Amino acid sequence: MTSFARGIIGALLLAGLLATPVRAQDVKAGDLVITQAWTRATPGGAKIGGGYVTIENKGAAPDRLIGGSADVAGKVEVHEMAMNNGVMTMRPLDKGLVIEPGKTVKLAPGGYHLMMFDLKSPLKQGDKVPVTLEFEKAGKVKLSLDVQGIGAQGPAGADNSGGNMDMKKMPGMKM
Ligand SMILES: [Cu+2]
Repeated sequence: MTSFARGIIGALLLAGLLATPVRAQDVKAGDLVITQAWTRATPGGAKIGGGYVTIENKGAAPDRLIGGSADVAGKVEVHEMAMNNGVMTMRPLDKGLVIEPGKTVKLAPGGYHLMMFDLKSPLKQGDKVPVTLEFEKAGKVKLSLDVQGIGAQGPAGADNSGGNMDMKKMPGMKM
């Protein structure tokens, strides 16, 4: 074989490798597939941060996101946002967030979210924040949140046109 042929074969092999979709952020755990894990950069001094993931249940039974943990945070809770007497409030989901079989649940700004309390350091855009989610059936699942800009409404590359609710701009929001 000539070195030219070897070069061609090498290039083809490399192209094949590069063409394989690299979706490192897709995490499988039992029947669950977790994608689009992201968070927002926090302004200096902020002690809380949100966390967002998309969870698909490919199984035949419901599962439940019951909590989580992160080295960067003192505590992680699963929250929902809701209108309460005209005021947007959020509260922890005591019984967790149910992921019905065959359904996809998206945590996003203005809706369900992970709440990270007592941040030990600011979240910086471009960083990856390792977190562990805890599911009733799938158990503990490690993944990392891609840190987007401070005002980001979605993960990088996603259609961010919907859901323009910004927690920080909501007057009277109670923790
Ligand atoms: Cu919250």
